[in-house]
Amino acid sequence: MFWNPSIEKMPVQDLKEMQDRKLKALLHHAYTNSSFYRKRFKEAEINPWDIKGLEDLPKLPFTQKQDLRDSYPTGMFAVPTSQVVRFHASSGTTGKPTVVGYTENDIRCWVDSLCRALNSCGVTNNDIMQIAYGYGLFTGGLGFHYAAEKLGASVIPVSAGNTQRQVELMRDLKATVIACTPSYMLYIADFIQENGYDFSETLLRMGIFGAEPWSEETRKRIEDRTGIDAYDVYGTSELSGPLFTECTEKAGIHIWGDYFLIEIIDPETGEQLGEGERGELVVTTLSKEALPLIRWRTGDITSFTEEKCSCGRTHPRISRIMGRSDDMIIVRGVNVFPSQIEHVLMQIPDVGEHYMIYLDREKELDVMTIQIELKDATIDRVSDVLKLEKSIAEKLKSVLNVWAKVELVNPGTIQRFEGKAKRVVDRRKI
Ligand code: DLL
Repeated sequence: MFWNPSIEKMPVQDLKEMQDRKLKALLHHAYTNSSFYRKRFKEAEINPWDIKGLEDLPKLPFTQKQDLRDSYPTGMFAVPTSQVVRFHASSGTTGKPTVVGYTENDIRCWVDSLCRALNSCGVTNNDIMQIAYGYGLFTGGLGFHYAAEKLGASVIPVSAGNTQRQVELMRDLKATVIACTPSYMLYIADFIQENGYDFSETLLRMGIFGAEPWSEETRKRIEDRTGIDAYDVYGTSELSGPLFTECTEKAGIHIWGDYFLIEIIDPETGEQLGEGERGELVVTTLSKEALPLIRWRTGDITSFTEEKCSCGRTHPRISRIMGRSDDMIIVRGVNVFPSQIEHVLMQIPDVGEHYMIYLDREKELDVMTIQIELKDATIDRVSDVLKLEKSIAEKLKSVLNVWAKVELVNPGTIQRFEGKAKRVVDRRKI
């Protein structure tokens, strides 16, 4: 099924010509309207008018999350706030979130991308779609919401959490499609099993899972346990939100080349890599007005192919995300940087310098445990330790937006590192 067949199946040569044209327009827009880009280009001694087309892309400097943080909240924007119709945000490194903004046209392009994607994996206007991604500042809920409505599907905007209600709504409103994180789907499956419900009481036929790393094995487990067809959805808040999915061939994630220009680079050297080579995904946005991104380093490791898909779509595809090039971890769908945790801990006088972050899956849900050494062993009353653990957990929650179990331990008990400290131990099987 195609949402916009003439675009989705356009000849590769035409697509490249379109990208070429849109790239030049983007550079002019960014240079003229964003003080951030003007400064960046001047520093790199690049005149956007000298960029002749796609072949000159490697001459342009990269942008990355740090740039968004440094220009918090809207310093990278290329339109006045009066043209911004919506903001979203995701976690930053030290408390301040990274803020993204959209013009009316940006929202239209985002919705269009996701409509194409949803249609490509078989969602139609006859579907009833339960959206169990979080609504609010996170892009998952509202992103899916607008696209599903545009597609003509019936939306159940339940947001994440409250599993009992999810299951009852799914059954009573006869949801056919669910959109949530893969770990939450597994949690729902456990809940159904443990509480005497049965998937056969529902009409659920497919799920669209992403926002966190998962694997082919997890896809198989979800499909086996629930009897539904599971699809991968990728996107980031900076690029807009959820944007790209697999089609029914399940042979990679289709990127919409008329909206986004992709490269894969070696994360160490910044050199462009070829088809099939594994590296960091870099994206240049070809239509975004409010927050145009030029050679944006996503931090996500994948590979790409330009081979036409057997579904007939000609746009490039990327493989399942294989990891991160930085230390970002995703806990219950929330992006967490270890530096955020350190920032909170080091402001607490009773806390020492050493801590460890353990990640586990308990009943299919992520659990983050932070073991922290006390500065000295002067706190020995159990009630005082418990009080301090509770207050640290609350401080962390307010910054990270996700709960962590805090365990205070005696000075000298946490492992010391001679080289680079490896404070994150990820024991989750994804
Ligand atoms: O997670 C947008 C989204 C919402 C995607 C709903 C899919 C579904 P952020 O919060 O900015 O945006 O986090 C983006 O999440 O750089 C990846 O590291 C990770 N991620 C997103 N989708 C996948 C996926 C949303 N399918 C970051 N597989 C990205 C692996 C994913 N990682």
